[in-house]
Amino acid sequence: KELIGTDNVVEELERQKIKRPSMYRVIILNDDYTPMDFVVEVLSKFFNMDTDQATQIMLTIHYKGKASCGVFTAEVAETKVDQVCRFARKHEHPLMCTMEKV
Ligand code: TYC
Repeated sequence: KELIGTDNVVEELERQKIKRPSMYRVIILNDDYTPMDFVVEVLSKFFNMDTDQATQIMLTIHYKGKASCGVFTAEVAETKVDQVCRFARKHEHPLMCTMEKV
């Protein structure tokens, strides 16, 4: 019987081109105009945070300039950035959201 050692597994994953997906941090940035309540709403709505968590992240952004809202695959991160930007623009707030490779 074939012994499956770590080297063989690694080789087989490579042969099958099985890779972990690249991961991206979604970042929200501070600005002087977006209301705090609106940022808490965004964090609750799009990042499934409860009010306490959302308030904590909002305050981190407010005092430190930015914070991570979570780490996602490229497609999910792109969707979150798009949702936040559209929602902010719809409500005429300058809130900025971006992503960066982890
Ligand atoms: N700095 C904003 C204010 O004082 C609040 C704010 C927090 C804005 C987080 C954006 O991502 C942000 N109203």
